[in-house]
Amino acid sequence: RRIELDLHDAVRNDELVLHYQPQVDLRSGQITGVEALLRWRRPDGSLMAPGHFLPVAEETGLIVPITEWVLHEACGQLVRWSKEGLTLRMAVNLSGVLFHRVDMQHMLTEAITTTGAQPAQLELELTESVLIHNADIVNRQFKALRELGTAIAVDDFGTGYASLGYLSRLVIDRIKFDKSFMDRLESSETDQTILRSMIMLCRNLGIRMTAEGIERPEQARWLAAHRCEEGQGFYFGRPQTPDRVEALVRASL
Ligand code: G
Ligand code: G
Ligand code: MN
Ligand code: NA
Repeated sequence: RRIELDLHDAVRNDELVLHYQPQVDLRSGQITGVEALLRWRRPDGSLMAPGHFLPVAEETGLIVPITEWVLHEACGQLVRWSKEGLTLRMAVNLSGVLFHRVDMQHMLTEAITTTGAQPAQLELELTESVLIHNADIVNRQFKALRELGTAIAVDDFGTGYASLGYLSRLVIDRIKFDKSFMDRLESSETDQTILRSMIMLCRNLGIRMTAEGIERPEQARWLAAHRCEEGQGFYFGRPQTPDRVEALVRASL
């Protein structure tokens, strides 16, 4: 397939780029971290979103060299920021298929040692479905990843998986409330109750929390009033280039 061949070249020709979206402390307004979000800069100059090429990458195995690149680039950016006096948390998304194909501890160690990044500043985002449907294999790799000192976040929490069993099996550092809760926050009292309960769940288990998909100030205010720690969304900033996000970070401090 055409996209498969092009994607192969994309990794070699340095056509991949990372944009960074701020994650904000809802109380102080400070940016505490960023999420790395992959884009593909096509030879015609357009930017392609990951939803259009990651499924192909996962099917073909190209997700392995792509993730190596992502980790290396994200760690490199952490080090560049750190040299300029900015200490941030860097969240990176991981596909579930990776755990079946490679030793993730090895891949992460490679990125950390070649760049000099601090593993404790890294956070790996896995979706609930990965944690539930690949329990054995993820379980095995999970401990090894945490041994490096890297944090683990559950992405898209609350989207259709009723099982919370993995919360007692695995040590989770952060839960990210799915954007769908923000979409219904103002119209649904039930969703407000669910969100309040999820905040309590996290607080009682000692798990950090981030609400995703915040687009309006009222949503940010509601979350802060109900003691949700952090937020992410277009209201605080879109995924953007490192220099632009750096300016936002400095303005927030
Ligand atoms: O940035 P955008 O909203 O288009 O991202 C769409 C999806 O792609 C999200 O689910 C996000 O988690 C995923 N994604 C973005 N960057 C990466 C990446 O580097 N690796 C993996 N596996 N998924 C990513
Ligand atoms: O699955 P994951 O949570 O990693 O996906 C993050 C995706 O959500 C990114 O593609 C990002 O562009 C998108 N996103 C981030 N904040 C917002 C928001 O406030 N509104 C919308 N519609 N999308 C968002
Ligand atoms: Mn994510
Ligand atoms: Na998410």
